[in-house]
Amino acid sequence: MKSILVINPNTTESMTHAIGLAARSCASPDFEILVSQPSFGPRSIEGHFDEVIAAAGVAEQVRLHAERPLAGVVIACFGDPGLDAAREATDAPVLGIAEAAFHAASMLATGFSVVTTMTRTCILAERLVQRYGFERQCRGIHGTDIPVLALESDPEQVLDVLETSAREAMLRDRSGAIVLGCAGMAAQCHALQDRLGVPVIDGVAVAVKWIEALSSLNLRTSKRGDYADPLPKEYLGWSAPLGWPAKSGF
Ligand code: 2AL
Repeated sequence: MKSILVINPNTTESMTHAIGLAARSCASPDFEILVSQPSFGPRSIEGHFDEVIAAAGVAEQVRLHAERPLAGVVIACFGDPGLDAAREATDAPVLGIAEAAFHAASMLATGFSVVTTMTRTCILAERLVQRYGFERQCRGIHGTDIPVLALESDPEQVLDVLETSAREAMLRDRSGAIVLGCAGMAAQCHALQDRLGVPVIDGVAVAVKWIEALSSLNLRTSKRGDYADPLPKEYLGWSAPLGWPAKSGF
């Protein structure tokens, strides 16, 4: 049995559990889903400061699982916090859910819209669109002003808000697909797709399936160049256990 590690970068156990359910519901029987969350950090990720701390939490979790053979790692937060660091820390393929969702959406429609949580988080997604080169396909990023942790509280009301926001987004953006801008929206994906009649992409599911595909093709992260293992050195303070020990010689 091959293992996929799905990291929820925030520290809300119920959300980690829900992300695990979403991942397991689409995983093939040959793959087990391990879920984890950082031992520290914000309960939800809704801004730049949250994201920096959460990225360190992702690095912690990848480091803690370093000895375990993994088919791949999924970073289940729409800001893809710590993605490049995680790729240094393991040779297993690592996918962020925003990156995975943008790729999938661009294969299903010429233009897509992102519907996300707080309007202030739109800038995080906007920068990822630029970083990954999807400026031409991503026609708009729309905040619903639903706080991340409120996504769990009233699923029917959340679904209604997502539907309204997605319909407005598609009209305004002239787009043909919706990308869900938070891992906490995974449970709404199928119901929203049924209501809208267009592809609705949950990055958690897409990332799991791409990890399965990469694993089946025996493709791993390149260790040539900047994704090589971090250089050995001492880390101080709370991060001391995360440092990379020196191997003998140079
Ligand atoms: C997220 C997400 O996926 N998890 C979290 O805590 N915040 N994204 C977002 N746009 O709010």
